Amino acid sequence: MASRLDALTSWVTEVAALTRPANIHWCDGSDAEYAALVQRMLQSGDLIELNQQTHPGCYLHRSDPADVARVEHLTFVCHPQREDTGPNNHWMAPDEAHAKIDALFDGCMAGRTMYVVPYCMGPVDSPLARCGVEITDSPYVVANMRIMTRMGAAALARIEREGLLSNGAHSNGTFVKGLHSTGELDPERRYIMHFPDELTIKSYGSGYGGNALLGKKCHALRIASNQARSEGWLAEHMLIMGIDTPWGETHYIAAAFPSACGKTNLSMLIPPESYQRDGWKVRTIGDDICWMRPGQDGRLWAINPEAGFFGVAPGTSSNSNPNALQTIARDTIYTNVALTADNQPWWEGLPGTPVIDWQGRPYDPANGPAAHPNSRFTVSARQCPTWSQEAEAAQGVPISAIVFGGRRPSLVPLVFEAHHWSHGVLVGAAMGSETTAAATGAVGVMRRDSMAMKPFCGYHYGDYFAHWLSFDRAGARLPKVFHVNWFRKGRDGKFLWPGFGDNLRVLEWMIARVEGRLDGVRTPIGILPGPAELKLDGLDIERRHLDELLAVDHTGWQTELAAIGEYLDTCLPRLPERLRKEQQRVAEALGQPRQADATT
Ligand code: OXD
Ligand code: MN
Repeated sequence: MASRLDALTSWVTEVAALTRPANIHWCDGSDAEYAALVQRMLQSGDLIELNQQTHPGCYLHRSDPADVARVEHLTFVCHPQREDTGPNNHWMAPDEAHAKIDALFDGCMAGRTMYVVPYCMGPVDSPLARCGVEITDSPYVVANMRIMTRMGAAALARIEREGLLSNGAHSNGTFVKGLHSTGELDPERRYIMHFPDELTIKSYGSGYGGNALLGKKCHALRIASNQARSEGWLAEHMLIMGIDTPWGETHYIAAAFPSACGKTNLSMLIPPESYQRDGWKVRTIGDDICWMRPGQDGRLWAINPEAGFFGVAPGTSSNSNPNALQTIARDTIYTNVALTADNQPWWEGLPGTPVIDWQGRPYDPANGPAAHPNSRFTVSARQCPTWSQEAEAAQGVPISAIVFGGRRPSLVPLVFEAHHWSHGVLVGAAMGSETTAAATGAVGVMRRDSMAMKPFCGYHYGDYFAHWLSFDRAGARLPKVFHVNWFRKGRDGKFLWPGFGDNLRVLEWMIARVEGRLDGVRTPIGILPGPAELKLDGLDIERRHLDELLAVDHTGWQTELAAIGEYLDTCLPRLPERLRKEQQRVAEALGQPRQADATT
């Protein structure tokens, strides 16, 4: 241990003195280590073996019923200055936050093993990747981190390399320090604290993925968004997919949707049959997080910092996402799903019948859904049939289009393109969506969720919008920006658009716009597909539904723009003037008589 990076060993010693574990285990990320962890958890009851004939290498974990989602009200971003945290985060002064959470960590690992988990977010040889070390007392977290990140010896070697000064001495290191304990799983004694200036995360009292797998939301979004801002890149809540066209191009698309709005499904899309025949193909690079930076050629190049999927199980079916079903048929950790009579994992949307619910009780519909609505699977991305080797590319992939979207049952059309980059930033900033079960709190309530980063942007949204705007500079070859809404409903409450594989029809239109092959129709809110520009052959959709999906309701949008204006005011005084001007420009254009739209 003496040869290990000074900053790391001294921090581990410090944490051990505070938490007082019985043992310390440095994780190497090996298969043997994973197998031993699984055995240990099977013995302790932390894992339950699933049907090994149908689901080899698959296990079930049941959370404490009060610990099943992210807890935004207990998540703090502790910049020294409150204003830097912004209206989008909860703030606590760093000293106070450390004192509060360290008191909880005091002696919390007594009698337990403390795991030291070195990890790399992104391919280990990528200049865009960043390392961290999570210290945790949860073997479930270790097992999940091994699937979700490049965890173990290679990450530790990179940390060691990065900590070495050119004269051979050790620097303080640049890795992110994450300290986690499940504690008593008491919601009253639970905090997720971030200290961006110190590259430090402290999380106590929850074992849930988004709160406890610190490489994911805490590091790769909240801490990384701060690093990205100061270093000139973007850390975003986006899937990354590649689309191979029949004419031999591959376009990479990054798409931001709030939690549990279908990023995983879109990233693994299976083209409609006629598209498959024509040669369309989808490559999955990532389903949740995207780090991108301008390359020498002015384009944005992106990596997926993760190595696995922590996907929402309910709704995953042979209809919505056959690729995901295939991915999770083996070597998967399931959390809070239900069980069938023959011990297979089950959730709403799958065929078959549940007999045991997510809490381990005999299934009774009176108790609610059999699987928790935020039940999850954790699985290596490499198991996905559409996983692409490009996910390992050190320089990342060049992004042709950025897509924003949310659950908007009314008003927002199926697709529109922003007029230009700063309009695109407005479109992202104005994003709204109905809340889902991925966080505690009411479900189905419309809230603004700029760039789908409301729970994850680790600094003031006003500064964040300014950072986005700053990419529009000389030499930049920026992606086009689009907004989609797969969730539009008709008067009968039914979805108007079939979604899933048919979403490729919308992506095809975007690609045609990127390649300059279609004109679209210019409206005040953006550019929409012209009549006949969306390819609909083989699709059973009524003309009136399509008209509704592609209509711009001026009165409704005037109200929407006023609401967006009010929302932007919450970022004052840090709201960039350029964004305000964009909002006013669109509002004014909407105010003009319809006749004028064509020339807006
Ligand atoms: C997730 C989330 O788990 O966004 O990806 O909550
Ligand atoms: Mn997410």
